Formats: sequence, C-alpha cells, structure tokens
Amino acid sequence: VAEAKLANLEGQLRSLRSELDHVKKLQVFSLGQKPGKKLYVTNGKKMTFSQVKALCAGFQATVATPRNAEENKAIQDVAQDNAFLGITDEVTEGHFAYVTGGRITYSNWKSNEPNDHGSGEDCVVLLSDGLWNDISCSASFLAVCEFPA
Ligand code: NAG
Repeated sequence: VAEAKLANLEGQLRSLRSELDHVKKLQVFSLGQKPGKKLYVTNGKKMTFSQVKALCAGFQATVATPRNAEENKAIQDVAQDNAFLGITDEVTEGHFAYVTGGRITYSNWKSNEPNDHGSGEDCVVLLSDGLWNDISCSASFLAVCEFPA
C-alpha cells in the first residue's frame, strides 16, 4: 500500500516538473527574458510609490532600479510611460539612495533635476525619454517591478 502511494506521488512529481518546465519556457518566450539580465515587468497600472513597493514585494520582487544606462533603457522599453524607480531621498533630503540600500552610483537626471519642486519631491520617475525627474511619492505612475537576473 505504501509502495503504491509512493509510486503515485512520484508520478505526480514527474508530471508537475514537466508542467513547470513548460510554464517556464512560455514565460521566457512571452516576456522576452534574457539569460543573465534582470527582468522588468509592469502590470500596466499607475499607482502611488508605496503601492508599487507593496505590489513588487508581493512577488518577491523590488521596484525597477537601473544601475547603468543599459538597465535604464530596458526599463524605458518595458514602461513606455512615466514609471517610478526604486530610488528616493526620503531618508536624507538631497541624498538619493536605492530603496534596497546604498547611495545611487548611476543617475540620468533631466537638466535642472532633482529640484525638490513645490512642497517637496522625494521619489523618482523615469520619463518616457529615459531621463529622471524627482516627483512626489504620492503621485501615481506606472508600476514596474524588477526580478533578479
Ligand atoms: C513640474 C514637475 C516637477 C519639475 C518641474 C520642472 C510635476 C508634478 N512637477 O511640473 O517635478 O521639477 O515641473 O519645472 O510634474
């Protein structure tokens, strides 16, 4: 009886592995995933920065954060619209840092930005032209999450 149950479980495991393999291949194909490159995914929705953080965290992901020009372009291509980046100066005004920790080592600010305009701007939006502007964290922009390479 125990042997029969084990054989049955082994069969189900084989079937699940095969199905998972199939789903992974479909995902690579449909998202244009590149080996060794971070994956950026948008839900196509505009939301506040805290909502974007919560959305990405729910998928064990983080908010899209470009570390170089190539990643900046990859996010721009996925977003096709103004999108929040995982960078803020909420901790120390004027010191932009990754939400995941550490001062930024790459930036692509639009001229005269960041300027902490009006009542203050602690978040960062990637504009459709690829340049960055600091913006209010309570404004709504496209959500783009980042999955590790
Ligand atoms: C404002 C922008 C501000 C920018 C400024 C430049 C919004 C809500 N505010 O319209 O971030 O620094 O233009 O003149 O987009």
